[in-house]
Amino acid sequence: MRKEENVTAPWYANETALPSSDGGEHFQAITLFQKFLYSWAKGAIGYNWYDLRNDGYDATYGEHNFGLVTRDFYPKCAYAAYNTLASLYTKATFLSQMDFGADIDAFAFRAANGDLLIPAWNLNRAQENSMIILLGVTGKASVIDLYGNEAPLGVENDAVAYKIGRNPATLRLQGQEKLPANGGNFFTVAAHHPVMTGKGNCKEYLERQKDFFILPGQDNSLAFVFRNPTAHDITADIELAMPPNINCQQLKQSVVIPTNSQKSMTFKLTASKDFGSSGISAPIIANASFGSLWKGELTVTANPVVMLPASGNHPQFMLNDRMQYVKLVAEAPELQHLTWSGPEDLSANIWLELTKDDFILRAVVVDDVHVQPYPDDKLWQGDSIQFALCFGDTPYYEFGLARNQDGSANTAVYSAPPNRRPKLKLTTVRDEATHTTTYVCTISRADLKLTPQRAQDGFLFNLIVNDNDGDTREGYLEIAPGIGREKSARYFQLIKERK
Ligand SMILES: [Ca+2]
Ligand SMILES: [Ca+2]
Repeated sequence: MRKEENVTAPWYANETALPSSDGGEHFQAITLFQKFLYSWAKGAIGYNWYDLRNDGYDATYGEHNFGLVTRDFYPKCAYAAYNTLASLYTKATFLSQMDFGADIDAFAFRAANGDLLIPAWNLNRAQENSMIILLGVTGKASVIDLYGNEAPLGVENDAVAYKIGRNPATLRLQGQEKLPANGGNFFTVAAHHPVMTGKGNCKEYLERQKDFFILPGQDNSLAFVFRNPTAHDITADIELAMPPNINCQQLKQSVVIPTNSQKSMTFKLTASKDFGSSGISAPIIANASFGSLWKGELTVTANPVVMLPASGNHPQFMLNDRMQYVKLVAEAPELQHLTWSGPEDLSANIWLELTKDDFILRAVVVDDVHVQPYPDDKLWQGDSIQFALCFGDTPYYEFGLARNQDGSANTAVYSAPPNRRPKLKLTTVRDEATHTTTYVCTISRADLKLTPQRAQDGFLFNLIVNDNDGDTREGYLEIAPGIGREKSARYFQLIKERK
């Protein structure tokens, strides 16, 4: 950005932080560690954290929670992270950025005492951990977590195996002159048999096909790959820990991986009919070891497939959790009343139905104050629903649904594949006694070009519910990212029609 704009003035990140009311103390500590080292590595001349001490005692009020210590001077998690930064990195020298993959930030620093420090973290929500092997390690290795706890790492035949996760940590190499070489990922999830099979020109739709999906009531398989870039044979083991509603006959496997080669292990999984009936994904944990170099776990997200017609009356998606909420107003004292206060402020249940001729969406939204004075293309600024359907085309469909102040219905088509303009039939009901707004939207399958084949191959769906209680669009609840901020079908939910 500086290059593009021809900015030569030095960069000083001088009031930046996150309150612990926004995601908790641990998340605040992660943010401090990441922002500080990232700014340093990217050339900032200074970095100020706002602020040292909490301004008050209200745990839900952002302005009271920016401190490294509480109002009464107790250390918060971020204070421990600050101590880790100060102990390890004071008077260190930045050496270079390291490349461990697209979603990983990793940097090399030379500490004041001569140790080589490699802080790293993974930013990819879909791939929780990356297992990296470093070659040419001549020194003593250890890993230091966010809070300064140090654990030794085994060095064998000049190699170190190391997990880079969502929690940042520092790899410390003592007595290491040269930067070690990156031996790549040694333990990954293998490409899956596709559950979603349609062709298309939408990149994210095609990428989504590579994710791991579980078909309810059917056999599924999950495979892992071990790569051994070292000069010696290595024995690898896996034992799976399964979430409820998924079974695996053989939980344990073991394999010998010869030098400079790779081997895979495949597990057969059976999912119950109820798996994913509410669109919620579940973690499968692979407890694994890679010779004596590494022992740890890899989490694989089992993405549900929403099968239609549904077997019961349960909603396909439920929006009622803080984790699903995206806040749009800044953290400032005068805007505190615009923070989501719970399901009575905003929540929703969503049902989907495919008939022979129509796609039908029914949403029952609980919202304390209904506000919708906006015209067609701006209806997203008031209480409204935005939802997207991707059948593999670019651009995919995005629609808006609203109930106006006078009770009439309003719809918008924000995007659609070329030469398509489907008609939306919308009915709405507002019940002021229960603060409930019901939307029923019907679109003809012929209009959408949703053929039986495409519905059986699988298509992608996502939805957000916007909230405006009188002042502004405060925020929204989302099923998955990709509508409210950046537009992307990458994490939309998979829907399939039964044959
Ligand atoms: Ca509300
Ligand atoms: Ca509202």
